Amino acid sequence: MENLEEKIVQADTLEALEKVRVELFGKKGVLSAQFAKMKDIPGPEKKAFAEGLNSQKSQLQSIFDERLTILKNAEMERQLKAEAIDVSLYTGSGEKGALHPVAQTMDKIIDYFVALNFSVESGTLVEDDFHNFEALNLPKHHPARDMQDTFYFADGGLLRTHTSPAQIRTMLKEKPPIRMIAPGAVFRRDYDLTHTPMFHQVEGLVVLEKGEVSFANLKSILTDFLHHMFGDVEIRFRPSFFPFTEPSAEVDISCIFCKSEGCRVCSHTGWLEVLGSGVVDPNVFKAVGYENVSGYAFGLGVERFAMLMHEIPDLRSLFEGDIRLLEQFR
Ligand code: 2U9
Repeated sequence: MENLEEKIVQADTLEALEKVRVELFGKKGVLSAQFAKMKDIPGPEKKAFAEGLNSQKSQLQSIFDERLTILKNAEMERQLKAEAIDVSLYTGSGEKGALHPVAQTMDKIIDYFVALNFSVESGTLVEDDFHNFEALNLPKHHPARDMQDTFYFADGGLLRTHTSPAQIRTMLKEKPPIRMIAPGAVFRRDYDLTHTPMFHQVEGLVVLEKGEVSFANLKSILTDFLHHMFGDVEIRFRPSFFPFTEPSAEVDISCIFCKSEGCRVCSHTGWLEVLGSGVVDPNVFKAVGYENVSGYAFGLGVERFAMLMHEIPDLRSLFEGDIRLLEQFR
């Protein structure tokens, strides 16, 4: 018995312990041989013999289990040490990550306006009817409020459909002069070649005392901005309509793909639409309690800018995270 315990305790690897297990507890092992002797033990002594053997067996079993645990733990320690990874080690491969092309484009847009002393406001993604619609001269029953276009929550809250509620919130908490941009994600129930349910906008707003700001200011700043983004392009302003601006204009640049010759991207017009803009509608100022002010505003889609600047044909590839696309923007 002493000798058997010794064997267990002296096994110093899991393999050695397995050998001992077979030797002691196996079918042809020491204990089986002992139990086989039962048949030769005279009747009256059988019981005491069996009890003795069983207690011996369970004692050995518990010593064995204890040893097994110790060796398994030691093996795990060894493995953990051997397979440890030092994440701080320099690999020497020189591979670096990079910002997503949409983030790079957003940064280039923001840089332009920050240099002109515009503040940057993010607003919130979950909005309410007043800040997203009502205050922007989009009254009840306006088609833009349709369930078809807007993600609504059960409690009447919604995912903002444009970043404009950030301008409304800024005007409600601050007084003019205001020079701000609102960059960020917006949400619309739309999904096809040129629309995704989430995309990014940058909108801008300037509000000064009445008479201190004009459509000419809007034209000159947006012209300079588009040269900053697209380089040497022609720019034209086209009359348009938005509920929150009057008068309104859409802004086009000469097609950068065909140099205005006419191609599929510009639908053979020679022009690409890149901005919406206008003089802020008086109803918007009324909604936030502003009097004797004037202002201009503009808005753009960041994914569209990124696609035009980098000649990316399919909007959806900006949302797939495919490394073969992303590594071209390092
Ligand atoms: C306030 C007042 C006016 C923001 C504006 C546009 C025109 C516009 C589109 C461009 C492409 C949206 O991402 S897009 O689909 N935007 O055409 N946005 S004027 O006007 C405002 C905003 C806030 C308080």
